Amino acid sequence: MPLNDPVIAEQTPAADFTIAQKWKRYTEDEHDIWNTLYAQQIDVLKGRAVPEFYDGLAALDLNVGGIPDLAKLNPKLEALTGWEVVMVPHLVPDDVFFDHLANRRFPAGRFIRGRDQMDYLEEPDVFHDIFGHVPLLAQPVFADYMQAYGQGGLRALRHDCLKNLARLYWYTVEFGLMKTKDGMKIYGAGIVSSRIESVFAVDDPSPNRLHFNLERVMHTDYRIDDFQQVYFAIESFEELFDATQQDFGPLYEKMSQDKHIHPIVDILPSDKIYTRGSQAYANNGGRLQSHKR
Ligand code: HBI
Ligand code: FE
Repeated sequence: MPLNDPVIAEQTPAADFTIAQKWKRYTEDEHDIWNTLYAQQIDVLKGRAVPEFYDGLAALDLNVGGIPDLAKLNPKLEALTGWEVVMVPHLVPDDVFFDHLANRRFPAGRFIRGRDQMDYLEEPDVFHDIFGHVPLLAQPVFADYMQAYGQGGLRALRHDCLKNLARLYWYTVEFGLMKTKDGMKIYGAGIVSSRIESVFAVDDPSPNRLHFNLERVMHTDYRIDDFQQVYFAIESFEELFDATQQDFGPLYEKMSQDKHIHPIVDILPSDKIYTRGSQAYANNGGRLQSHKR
């Protein structure tokens, strides 16, 4: 829980964990951190993100400067896809998170990272959540996918299969790539909001880049503390939405019997390969170890 945000500390969250944004209470310094991160990401992404991402930034006026005011952002987002952004104090329990998504509400952290955490932080802040996630919520097919994910999440909790569904979220919403006619592009929020991973994910020879497959993804482990060793690429948001329009019940049945998890770096005979990675980055110890040196 970010203790340095007094506007969070003074509030008692509602039953659904939401709090008021109190936009006027953001300091000049906090807006300045947003602007620094924003300018940096626009520069580093330079055509590396899917066109829908840039369309969303423009349609929602996220480019006007400063931490967005939900009172201004939400009417625009609601008019486009019926989604709304709500503020939460920190990570919320899985069932609460899924219930928000199932009702087309995206929970975003209110706080913004400090200048000492510009490149890495453990909990999602307002920059990751709004810059990273919200532009694509203006895209109708992706917006429907996120709602379906929330509905599926509530069902997965009942089947005790949350781990499998969390992998789907990880490899699509957070770290998804799209193979377009102009090459490999980023749509995952975890990449789009990260200065170094936005280059690594599309340009580095280390990671595997494989075509997205629902069951494959739900059987593949992931790492939360360093760059991904495998990315999965879709060819369109329609492909992603259609793949998840089936009843996951039988899949969960199968998975509860078959506990086999693919090691992150394996390439299977059934995989469609875009890039066979060298894994040089991971084999050299990755970011965390090199930091310790
Ligand atoms: N809470 N605020 C917040 N943001 C998230 O991304 C989030 C969460 N709670 C649970 C959760 N994510 C996970 O269940 C999903 O990543 C699957
Ligand atoms: Fe996220």
